[in-house]
Amino acid sequence: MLGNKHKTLGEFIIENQSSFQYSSGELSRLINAIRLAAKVVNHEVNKAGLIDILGAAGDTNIQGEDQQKLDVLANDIFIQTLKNREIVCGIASEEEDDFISINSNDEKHQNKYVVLIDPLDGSSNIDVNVSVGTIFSIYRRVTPAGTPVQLEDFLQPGNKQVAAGYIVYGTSTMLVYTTGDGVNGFTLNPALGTFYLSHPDMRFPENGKIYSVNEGNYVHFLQGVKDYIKYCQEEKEDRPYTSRYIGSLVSDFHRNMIKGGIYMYPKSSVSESGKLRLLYECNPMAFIAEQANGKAIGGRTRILDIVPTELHQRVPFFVGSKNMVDKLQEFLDKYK
Ligand code: AHM
Ligand code: MG
Repeated sequence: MLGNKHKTLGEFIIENQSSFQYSSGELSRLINAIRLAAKVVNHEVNKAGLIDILGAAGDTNIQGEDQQKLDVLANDIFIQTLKNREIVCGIASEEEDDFISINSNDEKHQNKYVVLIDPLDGSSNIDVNVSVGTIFSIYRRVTPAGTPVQLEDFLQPGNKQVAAGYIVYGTSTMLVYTTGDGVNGFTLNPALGTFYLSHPDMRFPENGKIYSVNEGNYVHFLQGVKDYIKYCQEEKEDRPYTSRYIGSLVSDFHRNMIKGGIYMYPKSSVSESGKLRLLYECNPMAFIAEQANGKAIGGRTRILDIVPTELHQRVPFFVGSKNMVDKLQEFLDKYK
């Protein structure tokens, strides 16, 4: 069992604080707040199976409070935790139409970070007891501290991220994050409520043998993607590869990072930009991937170089082991 011989996330954050550029402890406090919110959300996710007993969304629970859907609840937990601690000047969430400003028009509040978050990704998996996740991304604001946050503070390309991470609520709960100096994974010991460093310096193997894509959409994919899928299935050299698709980006990504693989959500003839959101899903995962020796593209472009134009923008997304992404790129390039 993960216990006291392992480093805790709290210890790790303190030890690494001095390595951040412009370190003032603000980013450490922010990651600490996310750690706390993650534990609360984990508790809620774990009891999701009891919903019939505890009451479904729309019902009133024993305390007379209205039950919320889990993705709405996760959203509230993260936003409240960050608001209460007054450590960010703004939050944008996949669950909210617009960004939220936090006391940013008060010059006493000199907080410089904004957080973008997908509070509960893959939430359709909740009903069937399959892993879901939280994805977060942190930027330094570009407008002056002490003035109201603006849309431009959120619409920054992914290469400006200061930190990014995810929490996977799986067979065990893990928090994985980067501050631009490699990727580290922490596993929650639920008995103690403590995250321990279980996966130091995580790295995608350069080659992989797993491809993850919703093949039900095959007929709608562009020819380059179809050809690559056929390549994965061909009986040659180390192929055919294995197909694994959970339908929870965080879980599919997490498995591929550990075992070697590629995750794809391409655009198709029915959804011109694919499905995934650049700011809440693709950028943070791309930052983690690159920090872990992997690669992330949105077709011909590096994900992290895309300049966002709107908060809820969608982009095609391909991420994983470097050589697999490069191979896919070759197929895409044939149909330029
Ligand atoms: P969500 O933000 O509505 O949960 O959608 C994102 C999820 C990803 O986690 C997952 O990889 C993908 O949608 C699955 O989509 P599909 O069911 O179209 O394959
Ligand atoms: Mg999502």
